[in-house]
Amino acid sequence: MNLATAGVTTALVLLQTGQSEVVARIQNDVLLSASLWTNVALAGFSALLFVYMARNVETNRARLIFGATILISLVSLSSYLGLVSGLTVGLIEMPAGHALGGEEVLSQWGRYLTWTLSTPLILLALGLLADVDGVDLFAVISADVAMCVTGLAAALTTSVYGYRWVFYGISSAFFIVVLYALVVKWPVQAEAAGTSDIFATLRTLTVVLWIGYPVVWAVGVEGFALVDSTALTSWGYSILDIGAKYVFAYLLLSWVARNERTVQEAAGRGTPRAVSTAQDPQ
Ligand code: RET
Repeated sequence: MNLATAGVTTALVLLQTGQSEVVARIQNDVLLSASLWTNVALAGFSALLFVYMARNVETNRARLIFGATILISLVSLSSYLGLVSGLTVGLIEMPAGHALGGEEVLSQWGRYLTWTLSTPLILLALGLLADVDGVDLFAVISADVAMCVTGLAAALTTSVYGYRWVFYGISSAFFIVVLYALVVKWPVQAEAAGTSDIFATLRTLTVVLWIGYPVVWAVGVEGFALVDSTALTSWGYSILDIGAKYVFAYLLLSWVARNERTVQEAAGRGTPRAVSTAQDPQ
């Protein structure tokens, strides 16, 4: 057996052993399992509900928003199945300097990975609602993906404690770009698109809940471990997920289903070019 084959074999063995061990840990912790299974159930239920709500939706833009939003629930379902099955969970040894330094902590790294898919879908739905132009949407979604990937790096860094916070800082910088778009730029476009009321509601919900994620990270087992329970940290994310995904999606889709015409007519009205034309006195 050459060195490479030996390496791969070792990695696979570790992966397999790791999976059964973490699954046992999750199953033995009722509070932790409940934080995951609750979301499996809600993600599945919401996906079915949203498909049902989509039955009479006919216009293209409304259908696009429905499609993107239904995918949020489906991504969430896969994400939580990845966590309960142990596929995207692992034990990591915290570096010296961390409150739990030297201890093995259960990392739910799959969360960060699947946020790279779910959060762009949330932003896509909001961007379509506000009729944001493609370039802007691309820039904000790129910053959002970068936020999730560097968040994953923060969670998985075990070499030097300080590096975890370096990645946390970089991730937060990308997050500020997303917040800036949601709070400052997109509302103007939503106004022009005639969707400002629902946009304002969803934006407030999104901004408040999304800020909760870095707070949970900082306070929970991955950060300062002020709350040094994996189950409570997991509940923190799970509760935020319920609001940021299913409640958000329900509010958005019930509005879109009732206001298909406004959504369709909004197309092209929210872009800066169209705004300036609309303001042209001629
Ligand atoms: C991390 C830690 C590093 C700093 C920042 C974070 C922000 C995470 C956010 C996550 C939002 C997730 C959602 C998921 C829905 O499926 C990665 C926690 C800024 C904002 C809405």
